[in-house]
Amino acid sequence: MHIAVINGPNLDLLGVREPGRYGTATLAVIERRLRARAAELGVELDGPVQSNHEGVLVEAIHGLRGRADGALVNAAAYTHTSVAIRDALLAAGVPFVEVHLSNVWAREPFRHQSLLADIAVGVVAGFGAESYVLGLEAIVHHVKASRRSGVASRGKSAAAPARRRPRTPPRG
Ligand code: CA2
Repeated sequence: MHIAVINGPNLDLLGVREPGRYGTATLAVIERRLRARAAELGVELDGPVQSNHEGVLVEAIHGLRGRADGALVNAAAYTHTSVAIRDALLAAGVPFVEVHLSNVWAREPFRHQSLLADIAVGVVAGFGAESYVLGLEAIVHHVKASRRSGVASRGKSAAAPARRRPRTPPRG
């Protein structure tokens, strides 16, 4: 199973500025934690990608189709503004968990809106770097459950559920 990680603008500053708000872990530290947990779960971690540019993120998301089974997406400020990232995620068709370090609902009202949350499998927010690990556990759980129920992954649209053999009507 391949799980991709996408990080949006300014997240390259993590651990360097504003540690009071976003914690002291850098993206490299978060990546190490994710890799350790991915190894325990027996899944591959792809990326992580970080960009401050919307178009670069859109292209990275396009690249998930057919490659990733799931994704963790912290689109940072673009979460609240980017129709382009929403459309790219829809086009990629890869199930994803929206992740935030901070509890966005405990912050300014403009952060309460997400253009991604309603197309995500779910949202993890407010646990600092741990949000990513929780998000990884959640997306792996989701992909495994989808496979058990016969739903396709790797950016393909959902397959028709396996057809059951018709029950033989009781005799008499
Ligand atoms: O809590 C999150 O993970 C956010 O996605 C972080 C974004 C913010 O715009 C979202 O509303 C919530 C901001 C990322 C900026 O990261 C910085 C890190 C250090 C110093 C300055 C910014």
